[in-house]
Amino acid sequence: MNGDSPQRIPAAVVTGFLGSGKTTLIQHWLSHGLGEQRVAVIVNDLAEYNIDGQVLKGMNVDRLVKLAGGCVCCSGIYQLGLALREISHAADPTLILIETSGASAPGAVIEELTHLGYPTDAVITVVDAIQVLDLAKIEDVIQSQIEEADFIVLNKADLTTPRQLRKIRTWLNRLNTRAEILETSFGKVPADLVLSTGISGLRRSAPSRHRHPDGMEHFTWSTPDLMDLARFGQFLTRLPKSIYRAKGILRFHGEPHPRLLNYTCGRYNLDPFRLPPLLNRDGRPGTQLVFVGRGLSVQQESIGESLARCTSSHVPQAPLLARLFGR
Ligand SMILES: Nc1nc2c(ncn2[C@@H]2O[C@H](COP(=O)(O)OP(=O)(O)O)[C@@H](O)[C@H]2O)c(=O)[nH]1
Ligand SMILES: [Mg+2]
Repeated sequence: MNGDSPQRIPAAVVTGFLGSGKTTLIQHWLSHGLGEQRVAVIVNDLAEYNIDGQVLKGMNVDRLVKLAGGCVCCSGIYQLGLALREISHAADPTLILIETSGASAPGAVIEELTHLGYPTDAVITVVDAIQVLDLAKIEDVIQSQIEEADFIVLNKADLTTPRQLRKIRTWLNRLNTRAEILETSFGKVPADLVLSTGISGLRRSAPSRHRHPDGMEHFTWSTPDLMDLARFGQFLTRLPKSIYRAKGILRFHGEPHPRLLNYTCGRYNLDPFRLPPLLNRDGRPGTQLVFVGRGLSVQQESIGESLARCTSSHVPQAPLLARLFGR
């Protein structure tokens, strides 16, 4: 690479609301190969702990840059420019994948890419088939994400019915007449269907509106202590609906490996996580969690207290023991 010119490296933007399946889609592409492409990935996360960056780190990526602690379409737009420049110089990729935070409107990202001389390869919007119709009534950013799409990945088809999928398709077609809709589960969309297709040539010159949601908040919680799996499972089932997303890497009492938490609107997985865990400030592996949703500033304290009760060093009081063990 010479100077600051990006030599027109195409960048594909993977957008979609919190928990819709963006990282899962990118994981699918990375693990099923992107041909001869040298791929760099930029992952944006609202919170300071970039869990997605951790998840993708072990995969076949030439360069991975994590943009943590802000939304890429607002405070993070300057960092995006720096990341693109760093990647272009250090890895000389042939394709850059950008996973925006779930609260981002992609318009500002597309504008910035154009401004910096990176052609937008495609905007791929991932839609959660079980949540999207309900969430779109309260979260305007979902509409922006759909309107900007060149391709819509209608994900989580396994969790819903053909009738519901038809209903969502009709709604999607109304918002975006041009994007192809690809129905799938676990992001199993072949990369060559959506990447390097030349579709960006059909895009309008200016992206439409930029609607970043006001009032979306996040907080992080960590502990060097081991967690108790049963208590933590109960904690998750009691999270308020206004928490859309939680993720993190946890260490549980009696388990040799950490687990990866993925919580989206009441559903969760706690899968074993084989990569080395994140280190806490004291340099020891521990548990680090991120919560994203609305009204979190008022709930943060009580959630923190509930989490503290999930550490294995916490001695449950008699009523809790009775609830947990039915005594
Ligand atoms: N049942 C089901 N779960 C999915 C599907 N796609 C993703 N998930 C799960 O949804 C959660 C959020 O996925 P992730 O890719 O991290 O979402 P992101 O926040 O958009 O990056 C994870 O627990 C995934 O395993 C799917 O098609 N079906
Ligand atoms: Mg993600």
